[in-house]
Amino acid sequence: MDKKTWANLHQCFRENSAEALQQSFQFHLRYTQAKDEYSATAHDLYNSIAYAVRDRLVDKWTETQESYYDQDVKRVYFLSMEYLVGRTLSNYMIDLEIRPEIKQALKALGHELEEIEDNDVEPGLGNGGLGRLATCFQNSLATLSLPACGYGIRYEFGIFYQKIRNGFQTETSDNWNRRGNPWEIPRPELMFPVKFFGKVVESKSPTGQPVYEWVDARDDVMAMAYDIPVPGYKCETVNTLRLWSAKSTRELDFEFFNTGDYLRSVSLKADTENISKVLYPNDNIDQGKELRLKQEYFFVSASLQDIIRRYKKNHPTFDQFSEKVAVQLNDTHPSLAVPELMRLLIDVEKLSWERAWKITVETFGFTNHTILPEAMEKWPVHLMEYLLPRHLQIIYQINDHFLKQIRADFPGNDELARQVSIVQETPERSIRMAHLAIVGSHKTNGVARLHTEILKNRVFKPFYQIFSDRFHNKTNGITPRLWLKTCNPELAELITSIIGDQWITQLDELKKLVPLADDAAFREQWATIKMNNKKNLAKYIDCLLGISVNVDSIFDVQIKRIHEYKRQLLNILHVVALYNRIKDGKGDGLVPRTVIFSGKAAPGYHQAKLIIKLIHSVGDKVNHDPDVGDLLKVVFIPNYSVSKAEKIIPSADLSEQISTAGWEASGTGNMKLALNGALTIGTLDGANIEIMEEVGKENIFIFGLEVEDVQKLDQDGYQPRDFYDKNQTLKRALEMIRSGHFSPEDPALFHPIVNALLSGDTFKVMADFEAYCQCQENVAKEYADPKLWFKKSILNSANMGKFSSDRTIQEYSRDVWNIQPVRRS
Ligand code: F68
Repeated sequence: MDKKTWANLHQCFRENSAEALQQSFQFHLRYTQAKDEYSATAHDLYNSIAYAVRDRLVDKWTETQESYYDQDVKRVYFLSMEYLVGRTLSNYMIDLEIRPEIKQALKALGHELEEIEDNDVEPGLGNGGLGRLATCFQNSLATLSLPACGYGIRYEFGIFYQKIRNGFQTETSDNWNRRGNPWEIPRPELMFPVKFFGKVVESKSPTGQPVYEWVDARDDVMAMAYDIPVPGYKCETVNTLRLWSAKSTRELDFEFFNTGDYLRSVSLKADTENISKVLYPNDNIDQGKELRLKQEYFFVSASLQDIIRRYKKNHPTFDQFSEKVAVQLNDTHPSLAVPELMRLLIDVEKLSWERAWKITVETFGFTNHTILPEAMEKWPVHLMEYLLPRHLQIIYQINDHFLKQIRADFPGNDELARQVSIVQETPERSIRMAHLAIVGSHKTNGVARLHTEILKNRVFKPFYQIFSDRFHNKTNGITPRLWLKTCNPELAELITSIIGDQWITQLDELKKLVPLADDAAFREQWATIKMNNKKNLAKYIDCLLGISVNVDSIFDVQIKRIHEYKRQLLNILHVVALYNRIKDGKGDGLVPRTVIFSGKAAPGYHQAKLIIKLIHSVGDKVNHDPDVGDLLKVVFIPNYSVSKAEKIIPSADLSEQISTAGWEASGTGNMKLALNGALTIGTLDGANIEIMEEVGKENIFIFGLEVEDVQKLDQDGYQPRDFYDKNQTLKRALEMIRSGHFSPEDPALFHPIVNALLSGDTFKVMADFEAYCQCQENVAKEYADPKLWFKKSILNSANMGKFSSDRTIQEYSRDVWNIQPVRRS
């Protein structure tokens, strides 16, 4: 290629000027989309700009991967069943810092960037916090120039789309990819076979050692890679998110095709491809379905084959494996990686058991995200035996070695051996995946300090006794690039205008705002931006739901999955109490509130779905009652997602983090809201505790039972009725719900909720109600004093430095993965 042609190409694909971006856009509209300006649809425009942005990543991406290879660096592989990446175009424009140029380029052609951006589809390849954390981590890894690769599943259908009909959640499918996805590169050359079923046969090696072979496996499926670039913010690094899609090994099954059974021949192909069809929509519930186990093995097997293939490119033996490879298990979902790596090293690479085990333990790290008993993965032995017989055998062997060691180290302590066994005997023989993950990893961590303490002292106590040096804490974090710079541009600009833009990669810099909390002019600017954001959200709510909200009211926000332990019920009971106060004519002096909810319930979780209906029913009554007017509104924003979070968070005044103490492992929404200047009302749970330490006790509203109180109530025989009898406000609210005041068309509709609260109340809603209402009074009082409120709001943002995912990733890199940033040679 001559110099001039190359220079032209270079400009078109690499330069970031408005002119070059415009050329690139026009090139893709014509030659990729095959459209002209007359025939181009909104989607063509979106794709053309997406390709123009993607072009700017390609060289950096290639060079990053080359530098990892050339420098033979240790890499971390992040194995996660879920990623919630959010809207892609806006993120990439921020990372590459080309938003203004693109806006200008499009404007010159008569297009508005914001309109084109509305075509961005959000791949919802996750349920909630765990999936979003995985994505924040990818962003931090790239921004810190750390050699990393994420592995996951390219679900054809992500998390369901939530529609609200008559106040009830209904689910429709999310075919996010139906119009193609310009951000992913299919890699048909990268396919790995994954097999299931069959049996194990034993033979002897020439030296007389037993050798096992997994034979007659069928249902072979191919895992095909799709790569998504993961750029770091303002840097040269572009890492990879590699998602696997299931492809049939054969186009059609000719055995059936040739006998004329065409339908059967295609349906067998479809069956195998079902593996990556749909994301299981449960968070914190283990459903134990065969297809789920197949998904877990499918992505683990493909990822490990890929990791070993890459390692072998420049390493003739496995001696250096754990010096070059770290693998992080994002919860137990990928923990079949432990027996799978053992199988690959022993059966395929012919290493001895001892060598393979040493490598395996040195390679893996394991993160636990929950202590909910119903979320603890257990797979029935019979299912594992039928689907993955060789893995079951390896798991048994791991367990035998482990228990032998325990019996040697703790002689006579049979109880300990029973407690830590990977195999559970009753009520059904099953494999405890968390035990497998702990035994097979050199490090196990919780996601906030309290959560880690609970793991050490309660949930995994016997393991902590055995492996005290394996347990450690890594408090979660969030990426400030998305959760401040992108989602709240006005506030981000104000901050930058005062303290410079270092905070974007060094969030501790926000501390420089602390003195400004006492500066009236700055508080004024801060308050104006909050008001602008509230007006925007109010407009959106009005358009979407026809509810007009008072922008001077407290925007009181609870956005997260709907779950009994997160206690949306406590919030809605407080709403009913406020409503009654207004109806009693005692609303004078009440500080107006808009209580905003958003979140999905797992489709099979009936109680959570009923909570959604209750929120709507209370909302209907309150929002249409002329006595209430502007004093109180209840809003439920449907189909919560990353982009909905980006819309809601900048406008929040109050962040509801009210889980029963001990149950929320960390929470990350709490960090996002506080970073955007919301004050938290919360229990001493998860990361709330650390948020309190950072912002100071006087700048957060803490209420309710602490972990020890909850435990004590349980030990002493908790009686929720005692609280009901003692508190008239609570009694009246519950009675209204029970009697059908909010559901006259079906008066008994909410009985399951009332019954759960009065008999059992696992999550101590009744016990915490009074303290919660009292605390909300304080919130209202302080909100009524703008000088005080905005001072606290500024101090919240200013003290969020600790909760950058950059800090979290640096800790993992140092304590678990032992990886270093890569500088280009
Ligand atoms: C998804 C599937 C299954 C089978 C179990 C759990 C989940 C899931 O989504 N869990 C989840 O999101 N957990 C949350 O992880 C966050 C990140 O660590 C924490 O901040 C939350 O406290 C925790 O609930």
